[in-house]
Amino acid sequence: MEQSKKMLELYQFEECPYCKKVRTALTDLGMTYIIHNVPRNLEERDELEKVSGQRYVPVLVDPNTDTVIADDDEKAVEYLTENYENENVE
Ligand SMILES: N[C@@H](CCC(=O)N[C@@H](CS)C(=O)NCC(=O)O)C(=O)O
Repeated sequence: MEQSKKMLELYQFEECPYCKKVRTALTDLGMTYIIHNVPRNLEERDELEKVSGQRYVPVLVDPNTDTVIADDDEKAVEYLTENYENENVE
């Protein structure tokens, strides 16, 4: 199946273990995606607040379905598996 037109976006920082789980799922699914590295200081995460209504990461955004999954790695991985598992099989 053809991959969706718009890339998914992940708000994260590198050392965050919950973010790593979502990155791993995206990689395992062979997806190309956009990373937004959030500031390490919670008070500086204004863009994240605008996008998701809160300041914790990971936040996964799927512009194809207007989905925003905030601060829940398990839900994000589940969403990816359910919606993109067979998308990138050649
Ligand atoms: N329950 C969340 C936990 C997310 C979480 O605790 N994120 C941490 C980073 S690992 C965070 O954003 N903490 C605020 C901060 O950066 O100080 C999940 O399942 O993804």
